Amino acid sequence: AGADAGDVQADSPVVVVANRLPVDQVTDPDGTTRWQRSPGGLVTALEPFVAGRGGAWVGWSGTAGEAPEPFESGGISLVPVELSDEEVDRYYEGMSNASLWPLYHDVVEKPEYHRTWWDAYVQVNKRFAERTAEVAAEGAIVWVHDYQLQLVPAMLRQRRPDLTIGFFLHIPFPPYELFTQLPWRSAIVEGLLGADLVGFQLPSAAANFVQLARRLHELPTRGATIEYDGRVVTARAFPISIDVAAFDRLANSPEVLARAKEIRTELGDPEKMVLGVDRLDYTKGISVRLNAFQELLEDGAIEAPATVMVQVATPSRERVEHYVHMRETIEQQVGHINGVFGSIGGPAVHYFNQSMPREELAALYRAADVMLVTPYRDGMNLVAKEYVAARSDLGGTLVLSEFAGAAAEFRQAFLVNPHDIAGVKNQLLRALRAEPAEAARRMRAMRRHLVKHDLDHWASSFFDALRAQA
Ligand code: ADQ
Repeated sequence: AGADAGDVQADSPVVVVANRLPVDQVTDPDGTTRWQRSPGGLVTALEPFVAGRGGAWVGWSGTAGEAPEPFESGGISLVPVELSDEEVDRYYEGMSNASLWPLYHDVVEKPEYHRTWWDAYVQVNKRFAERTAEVAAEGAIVWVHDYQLQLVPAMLRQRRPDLTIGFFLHIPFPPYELFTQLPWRSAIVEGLLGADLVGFQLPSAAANFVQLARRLHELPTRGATIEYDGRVVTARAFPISIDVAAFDRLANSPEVLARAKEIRTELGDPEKMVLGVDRLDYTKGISVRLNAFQELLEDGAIEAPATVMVQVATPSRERVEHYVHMRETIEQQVGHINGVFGSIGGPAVHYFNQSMPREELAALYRAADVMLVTPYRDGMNLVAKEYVAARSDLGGTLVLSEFAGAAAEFRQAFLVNPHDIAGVKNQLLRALRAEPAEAARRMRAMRRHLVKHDLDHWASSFFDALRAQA
């Protein structure tokens, strides 16, 4: 975090507002419960900016029912916000994950719109804003995160005009033609306009937002700025990243390197290993790559078990209907491929519906010949960045969807349109057959970009831009 974090702290206290607190409640064997820091990178990146001097993190604990009292963790004051069971259903699983999530991802699945969900969304956003207004120090910098909390900036400004407010959207922001489906489109735009700075993963998403302000709200706009309510709101891209140095170190540790070798042995020493790692989500295009892999087997272009695929899919949002259906489809497809192309002790696809430790993921990245990242739409996609960070050996190739935010930075990947199955097959074959020198040239170029654009760079750039607005 270095000098930039110091500067921010010298200025004003920072309050982060996100759906989830950066901790999970765990129960020990003796039945006592305690809080454990979540593995995610976001908290590590933001900690130096938030810790000490009245910094706080406002969020939900992950469990419905009465919220615990605020408590300290790693120098940050954690401020839990309560959600009832019904609010988890309607605000979180409903409005956030069955309306906004599919709408913002190009309606890959059909979004459902329910007024009861919206009412809960408004109510919960209001609670987050109230809690933040209570704990933020005079003149504090507040950074609100993601699609669950888009009304918070305006609700907070109304209560606390002294605050500097930033917002960052981790997922895509759709074009005018899709966004305007939303029955509550004006409320969302007004909610976001409560911020001084609205950050997106891509410049095109920021442009979509500026266009909405102009066309839907008839506000004066100039480049990246919108005039609203006597203020200037800036909309800009801040592509998120990972802690590159930490991942690089992890992937080069003797344990991970030994495990990577062991994985190849356990897979039966295949000539080629193809890898997919995702949260089990319909936006990630897991079926796309299974289809491509299956057709290449059918065509005889590849053979199992000389070429094997490993797909790790973390369970996710298991109470939302779309997800239940998608999981069944994928499991059927894996069963079909193995039924036709597998042998005893030699499946063609190794499928895991499990979450895995970072060390195991790093070993898988290091063991793979081809990483397949084929989302239909993705804000950024950190798996692609983790893979590149893990490959200081300059081995391995990356097949990457044009519709992942990461494609804007990784131009040297084997880029694919996930809707074009022939194109995906073609690029997968090229990636499998790439000469080591070509693979290394591509990987080196991607790593050169990545090391300069790590998670700290992202957080520092956002805070610098936000302070400039104050
Ligand atoms: P996600 O949709 O969750 O994030 P992504 O960016 O790929 O997607 O991050 C997934 C993270 O989960 C990675 O760090 C990965 O290592 C981890 N993970 C995946 N499978 C795992 C497994 N089986 N076990 C353990 N860990 C696993 C949203 C947006 C993205 C955006 C991020 C950050 O949808 O587009 O990049 O936020 O802004």
